[in-house]
Amino acid sequence: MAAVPDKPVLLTGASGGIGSELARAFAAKGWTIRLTDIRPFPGPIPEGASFHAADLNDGAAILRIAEGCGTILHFGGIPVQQPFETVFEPNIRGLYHAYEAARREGARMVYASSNHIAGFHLRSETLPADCAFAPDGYYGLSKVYGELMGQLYWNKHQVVSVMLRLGSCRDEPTDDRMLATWISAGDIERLVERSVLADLDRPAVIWGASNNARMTWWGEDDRERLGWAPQDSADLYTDKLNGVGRGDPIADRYQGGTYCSDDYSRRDDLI
Ligand code: 15L
Repeated sequence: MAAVPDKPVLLTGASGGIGSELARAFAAKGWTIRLTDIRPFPGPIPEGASFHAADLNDGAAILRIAEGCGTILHFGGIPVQQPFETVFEPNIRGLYHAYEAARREGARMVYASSNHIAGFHLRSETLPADCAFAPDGYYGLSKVYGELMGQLYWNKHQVVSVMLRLGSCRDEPTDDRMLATWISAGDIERLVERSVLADLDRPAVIWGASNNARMTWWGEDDRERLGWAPQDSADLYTDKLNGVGRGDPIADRYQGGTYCSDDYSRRDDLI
């Protein structure tokens, strides 16, 4: 029988696209999984799971829902580029509540970070896991904050985090950039499963892309320690998508794509 976590797992952002897929997949594997989101779960609650409606801004509710959990899968918050005021409460205050719950429970934190912590690196670079942060908007900046929060809670409270710097999670890639950044639903599910089950004595950082030939941007990370390797690939879509969506010089230059060109106002076009 497949391994099952010995304590309940809390999933925030359970009603989102990735969250709801993970909820169904892990419930089907027999995990005891608690789901939370401010929005209702899309469809029936999977058998073996429980749903607890809550706002990440409500710290007392998050602590209560997390009671007894051994892992927190933190997929809640704003998942795309948005103005500062939109991002701030869910992604900064809400993140703090999730980390406080992990600290209180002695739980592992599996954090849905993003490639946008490093979006302003050139596409010609290959980035190690300890590369300099280069966020490409307030969303990316909030994910940098999340990764630094993980460092604080490790150094001060021994909370082990797995930072998942996810690329483009779609049913299939839809443009030229995603020939590098795409990650399939299956690869994410296996990645999150290993993030929960792997024996880890310290934090880990993973670049989350499928096995794409064009993914030369992201280098070494902790995947071996986790026991994860991507199985799917965007390469099947190369002929169809080669060049699709290119033509914006800023987006084409940097890893973060249009997250970099959005609201861009430098006049020399160079950093
Ligand atoms: C992300 O972090 C977003 O959550 C996702 O919607 C995509 O925009 C992705 O990055 C990407 O870089 O394509």
